[in-house]
Amino acid sequence: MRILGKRVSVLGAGRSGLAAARLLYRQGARVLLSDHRSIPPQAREELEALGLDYEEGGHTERILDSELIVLSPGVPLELPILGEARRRGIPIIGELELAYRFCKSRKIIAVTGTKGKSTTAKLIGELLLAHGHRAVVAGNIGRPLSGELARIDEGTIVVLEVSSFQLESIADFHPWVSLFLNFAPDHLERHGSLENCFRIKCRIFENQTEEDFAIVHRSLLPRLPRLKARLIAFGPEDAPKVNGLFPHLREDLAAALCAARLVEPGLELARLDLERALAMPHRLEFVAEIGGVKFYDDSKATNVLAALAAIAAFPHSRLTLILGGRAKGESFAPLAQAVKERGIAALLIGEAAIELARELERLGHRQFRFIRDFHEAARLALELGNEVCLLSPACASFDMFADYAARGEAFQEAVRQSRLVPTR
Ligand code: UMA
Repeated sequence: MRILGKRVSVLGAGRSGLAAARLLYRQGARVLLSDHRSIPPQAREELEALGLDYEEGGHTERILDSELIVLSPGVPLELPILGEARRRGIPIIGELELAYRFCKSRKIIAVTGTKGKSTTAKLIGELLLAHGHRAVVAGNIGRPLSGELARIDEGTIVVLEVSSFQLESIADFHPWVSLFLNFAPDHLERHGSLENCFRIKCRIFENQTEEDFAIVHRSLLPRLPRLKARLIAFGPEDAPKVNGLFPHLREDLAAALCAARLVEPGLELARLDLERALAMPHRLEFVAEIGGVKFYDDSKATNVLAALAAIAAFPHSRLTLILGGRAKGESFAPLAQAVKERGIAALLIGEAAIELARELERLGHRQFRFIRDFHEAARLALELGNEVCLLSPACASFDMFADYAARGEAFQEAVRQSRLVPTR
């Protein structure tokens, strides 16, 4: 891609936008970074030091004075100013597409789905590293590809976690191996309908050819469009027997092995320190045991499917479950059903608390309380005395926190502080 001297507007000054701006700067583009909120002082200082132009507090007409617009994943494609850009014929791509165009390796393994994307991408990366391959894991996992390009050469295997937000704005993005792990309602606030969400996720296959591979969960096969790539179906029955593995991780492991064995057919799971490879911050992360209650932080569970998997991970324990945050348009009915069936004490927080309470009441389940913050949650969990207290909120965090990681940190801190408060 020739970008030298071109005017490029980047929308969103979060991790993706900043990484894209740095990449464009290195390639000699004239960058305008635009954010609809204020840009954090540290980022502003960096932009000023690099001599990059920026605007904050809104996307103005200035972004139209460009030959390319690059979007952060969180920026919706329907913004009116982007409509005007399209009318003027300015190409619009996402940060992933931009990074792809500058990526030296075409050995790309891309993972999408509703749940387990990060775990599976990390597992693939760890499996490859354990067998002596050069691998870089990036994408929605928290490291934009634009920021990792310096670590990637022709021989590097690039493992990407790819979200529907990112797939929405691809053009040429072409993985050698695509994985579609599972599908359930999520991000309907952005994608409108389930059908649209599924269609966007299927864009992961869009540019694949007969030379490529598509690894797809068996349950999704009937809905899949015609693929050019060679299809490999997987399911829980393909998972190797591993003692003590949470049930929802079996499928992730099956998919990861499938992908890694396309790189090296004989590759063995035994080489991997599985516990370490599966450990992810804010993903069923053990926080502490206090007064006989084990606290787990699963803040990354931002949809119903993920929260259901977390509940299923503790089949024999009495549970206190913290739910709520910003709803994403999906029905809470299956979650309420599981909460009722398991007799779970629910602590409800954030914007979605009322909606969750209504679902529970509809089923006649009255074991729920509204909470204001995680300090109250920890205190109540200790009072209730159930063996496990799980934050697996089934909602986005943006009503109260910057992101799921900040929510998880706040929870962990509240749990640690509750140690200091004498329990009744
Ligand atoms: N912004 C605008 N205009 C808008 C909307 C947002 O200027 O119309 C600005 C915000 O003010 C903010 C910035 O854009 O300053 C944030 O951009 P972003 O939301 O794209 O966030 P990033 O920090 O770039 O993080 C993104 C992903 N976030 C989203 O998709 C919402 C991160 O995934 C990802 O880890 C990161 O890129 C690196 O690739 C998070 C996520 O929640 C974890 N992903 C969703 C999910 O997993 O379900 C898709």
